[in-house]
Amino acid sequence: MNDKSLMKQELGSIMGKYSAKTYKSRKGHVLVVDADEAPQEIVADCRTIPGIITERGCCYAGCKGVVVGPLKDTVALTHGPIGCGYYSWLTRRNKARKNEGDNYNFLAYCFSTDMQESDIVFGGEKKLKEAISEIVKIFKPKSIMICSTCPVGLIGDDVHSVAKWAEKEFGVQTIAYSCEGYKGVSQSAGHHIANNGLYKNIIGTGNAPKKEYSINLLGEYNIGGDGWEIERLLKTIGYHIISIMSGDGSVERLRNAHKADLNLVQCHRSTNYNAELLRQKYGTDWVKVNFLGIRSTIKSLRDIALYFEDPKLIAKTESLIAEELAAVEPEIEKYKDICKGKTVALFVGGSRANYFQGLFQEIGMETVLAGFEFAHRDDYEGREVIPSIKENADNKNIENLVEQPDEKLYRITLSKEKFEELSKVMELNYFKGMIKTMDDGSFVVDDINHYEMEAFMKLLKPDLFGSGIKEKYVIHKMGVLSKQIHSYDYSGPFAGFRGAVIFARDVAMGLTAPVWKLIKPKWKTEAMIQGGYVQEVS
Ligand code: CFM
Repeated sequence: MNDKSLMKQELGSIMGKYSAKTYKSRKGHVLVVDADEAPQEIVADCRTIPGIITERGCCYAGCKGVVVGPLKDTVALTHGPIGCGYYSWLTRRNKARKNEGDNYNFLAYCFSTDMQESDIVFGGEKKLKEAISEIVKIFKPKSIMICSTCPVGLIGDDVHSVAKWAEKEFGVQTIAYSCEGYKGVSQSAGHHIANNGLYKNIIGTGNAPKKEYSINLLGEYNIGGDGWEIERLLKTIGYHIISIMSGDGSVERLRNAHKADLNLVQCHRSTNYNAELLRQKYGTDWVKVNFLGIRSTIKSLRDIALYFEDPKLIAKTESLIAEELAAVEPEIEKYKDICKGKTVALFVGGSRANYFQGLFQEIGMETVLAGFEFAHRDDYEGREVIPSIKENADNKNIENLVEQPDEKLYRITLSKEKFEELSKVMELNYFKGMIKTMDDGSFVVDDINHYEMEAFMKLLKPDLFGSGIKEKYVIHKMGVLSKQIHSYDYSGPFAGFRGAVIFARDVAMGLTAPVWKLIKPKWKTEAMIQGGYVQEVS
């Protein structure tokens, strides 16, 4: 654990390099965790300072790339230049298998209108209609989702009226998303837009018969196969998974999501919208789970069984935990010997810099810095701050749905007493955020930039930096192992018990790679060049 007063001084000198204006904008985004100052407040979900290279993605990435894109039985059509569709095509490694009984998995295709200059000048609606006609003819999908990129909004193509036209013309449900890249301040806006679209048009439209112990797994995207591993555990215990939103996801299954007895929320940032709407309309409770890390997996499985209060589920949960633990514990131990005592800095999207900390801890590694690209204050501080979050021009731009209880379908599952009792031991319709879980003296940084990243690397000298492709090679050039927490560096799954072993193996392998002996960053051996400003006198 780092000394918190010393870290506060160091933070002062890092931020002190900024101009007064930049300092004013950035100072609220960075803090040193100090339980004596709790509750600590952070500035988040606001615009990056122009000129600073942000690590964030765009609104289109959040809608198409993250939430809508992984749905395998719908055609996600990118209306825009080809690059947007191409770069959001499975680079995130959201795996999918075709549905039982279906003979297609549309994720294998990249659908785009491939807009050209002439479409930007004269309008792209004609091309969009042509693309939809072609899709219907060749692929015969049950639904189509049109995802808008920046130029679509700038030139004013009316994707929603094209969607209506397509439904009438072909009888295929077509949903348009106004998720132009520039909307909002990050991909988080795209999550919200995608949640709204799926909620209004898909969820609640199915009439599959209700099954016992039905759940939805929200905010799990099957990166590297995580979702499959979680599904294996839940099914073994005896739960019926109606839908997963949206890893290996299915629109046809999502239609019945309103029938669940309980929603599990893995990624709070990207799916808290639908979890809340389902609670408001149908009374379905949600519980915050985390299947990354052995202890968190055990806690999540026990919380779910406790919610259902069924002796059979509880017994099966315990026997599964015992079996899985017996298989993985000796494996983990051998990697732990390599990893223990090392430190890690994490900078990932809106959830994982939090959810991976327990997993690192289990292999003996301490998190000295954690931050998010686009999380909101509730992801850092807990949901209790939501009423005090001020709206700004950017988030006002996105529709905020609020539901009323459904007269026929709304039901309260737990008595007030039971709800209060369970709320003491689990995060029920609640998320406590990241800051409260971190040690004093560690740093929390929102929307980090390159200068800060370099400064913190020099200060903290972590043995591993966990982030994504944008940061990876900069960190490697500093002579430090960088591990992709977004796409898992072609590995995975990392979730559950078995996933934890794969993760420990990968980290141990990375730390012991001989290449680190060959790389020494200049700042380790040479004095840094100091710049100055000399006024010429003529
Ligand atoms: Fe949720 Fe995600 Fe994340 Fe996210 Fe993402 Fe991702 Fe992520 Mo990359 S949905 S917020 S927009 S957990 S793609 S699977 S790893 S930034 S921390």
